[in-house]
Amino acid sequence: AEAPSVRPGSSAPILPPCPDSPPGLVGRLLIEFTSPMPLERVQRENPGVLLGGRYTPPDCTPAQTVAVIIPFRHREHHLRYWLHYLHPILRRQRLRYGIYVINQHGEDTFNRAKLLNVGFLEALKEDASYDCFIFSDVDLVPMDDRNLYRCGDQPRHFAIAMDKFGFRLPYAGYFGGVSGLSKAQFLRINGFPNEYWGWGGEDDDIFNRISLTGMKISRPDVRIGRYRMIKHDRDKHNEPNPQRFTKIQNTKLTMKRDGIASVRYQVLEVSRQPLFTNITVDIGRPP
Ligand code: UD2
Ligand code: MN
Repeated sequence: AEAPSVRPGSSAPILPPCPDSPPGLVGRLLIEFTSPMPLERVQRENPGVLLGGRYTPPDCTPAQTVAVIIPFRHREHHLRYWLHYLHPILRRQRLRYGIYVINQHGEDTFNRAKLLNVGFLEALKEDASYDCFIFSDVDLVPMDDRNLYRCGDQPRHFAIAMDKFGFRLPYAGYFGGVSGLSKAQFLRINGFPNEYWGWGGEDDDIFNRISLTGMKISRPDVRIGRYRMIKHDRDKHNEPNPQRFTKIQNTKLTMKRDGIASVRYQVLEVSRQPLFTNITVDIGRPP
């Protein structure tokens, strides 16, 4: 056999581009949340994942670098299942990726969209080459690995057929659960709103931002975009936001002043764990 060609001045072999449809995907997956899932087991089963939850395919060069951003507080048991299922899927998809858990400090009202804005900025501080951002709830696991976690020429909605909604889109403008935007698409909508405290509405505001800037949402086939959500009660300090109905009427006015350009927060800790990077952040509280 021929020796692999080598870049001048480096010992790394030149790898071919990763194929558009990755070989070795398995399709429909069996997903269950009954057996306990110790982190040590997940770590043992994912030896190729580097500190901070970083991965690069050993056999090809991916077109994109993907940051997966997870809004988080007090859901450690969900995170263990998420890591258990997602690392092997993302690896089979031949992605270069990193996992960022954005952990809201304190017990004030939860703010999912603001945490996602923080994740965007902090991931880029870790690695300026991220050009695709996937925003995922911690409790959502895809049931099919053909649902590719990468960005395209329009914002992507991945979680279109969830068990809790009878495996169909609950309404045409639904953009919750798992979504993906390229860096340019994200900046074009001024990121996500920072002013949705508590449960609900922020995903509809994001949908509005995308429509108002003339972009269109892309979705996988309904047979492929299937998800299981780990059953849970509503968390403390994430009560439904009563302002959400009026707020989503005003996206056109608010998106210019409220977004990635105006987000204020304080990072308290960045810790590189074996399977993910944890960023604990003080995002303040509702006015
Ligand atoms: C729905 C949407 C979600 C979001 C939310 C409204 C689905 C599957 N998802 O989720 O994308 O639009 O409504 O805000 O329809 N979280 C924590 N700790 C908390 C509270 C929330 O980690 O104390 C995170 C976690 O990643 C969770 C996500 O925020 O998955 C969404 O919160 P949820 O799961 O309580 O809300 P849910 O299932 O109604
Ligand atoms: Mn949920």
